[in-house]
Amino acid sequence: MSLTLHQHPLASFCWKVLIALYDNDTPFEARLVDLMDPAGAAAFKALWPLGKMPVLRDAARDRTIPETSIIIEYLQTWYPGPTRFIPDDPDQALRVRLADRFYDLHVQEPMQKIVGDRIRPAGANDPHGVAEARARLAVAYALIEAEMAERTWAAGEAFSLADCAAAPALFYADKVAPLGQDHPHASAYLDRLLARPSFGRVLQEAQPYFAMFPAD
Ligand SMILES: N[C@@H](CCC(=O)N[C@@H](CS)C(=O)NCC(=O)O)C(=O)O
Repeated sequence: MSLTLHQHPLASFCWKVLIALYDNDTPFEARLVDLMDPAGAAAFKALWPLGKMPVLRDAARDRTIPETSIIIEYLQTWYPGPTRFIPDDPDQALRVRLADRFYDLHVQEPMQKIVGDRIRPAGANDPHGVAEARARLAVAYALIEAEMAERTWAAGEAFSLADCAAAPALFYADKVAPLGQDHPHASAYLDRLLARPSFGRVLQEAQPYFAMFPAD
C-alpha cells in the first residue's frame, strides 16, 4: 500500500485527514503514533521534527507530507475521488481555504487550549489563557451561527476541506463549551457532520480511546 498515515485515533487534527481519506475510500495504512513512548516519539520526530500529527507518507512518490490542509490538498491532487475537497472555481476555493483556516485557528486552537489546560501538572494551570480561549470560542460560535443559517456546509453547498476541519473542531469544542440552544444553526451543522458516514467511521474507531479524554 502506497499511503501511510501516522496518527492517533483520538487526535482531532488526525480526524481531519481521516475524514478526507474515508470520504473518498482512499486506501491507506493507519500507523499509531504514541508520543508517550520515547521510542515511538523519536521515530515520529525522525519523520517530522516538529512532532505534530498527522503525517502522511507516500512511498510510491517518496513524499512525506505534514500539515492537515496540505495533506488533504495532496490527496486531492494525487489520489482524487468523488469528493472534491477544494473546488476548481478560484473564488470558491478561497472561501473553502478561509473556512479551513477559521476552524483550525479560531475553533481548534482555543478548544485545544481549554483541553490542554486540564492535563497540565498541578499548579501549572493557566486560568487567564483559558478564559481568553473561551472568549475567542464565543466569538467564533457567533460567526458560525450566522453563517450556518444560510449554508449546508462550512463554505457553501458542497462538502469540502473546510468541513474536514470543522468536524473535529466543533465536536470537541462542543464538549468543552456546549453550543447549546443559543446556537441552533451551528448545532444543526454539527449534527450534519455527525451524520456524514466518513465522520461516523472516525468516531466509531475513536470510541475505545474516549476514556483518555480529560473530562472537566
Ligand atoms: N497545524 C497542524 C496541527 C497538528 C496538531 O496540533 N496535532 C496535534 C494532535 S491533534 C499534535 O500532534 N499534538 C502533539 C503535540 O503537540 O505534542 C496540522 O494541521 O497538521
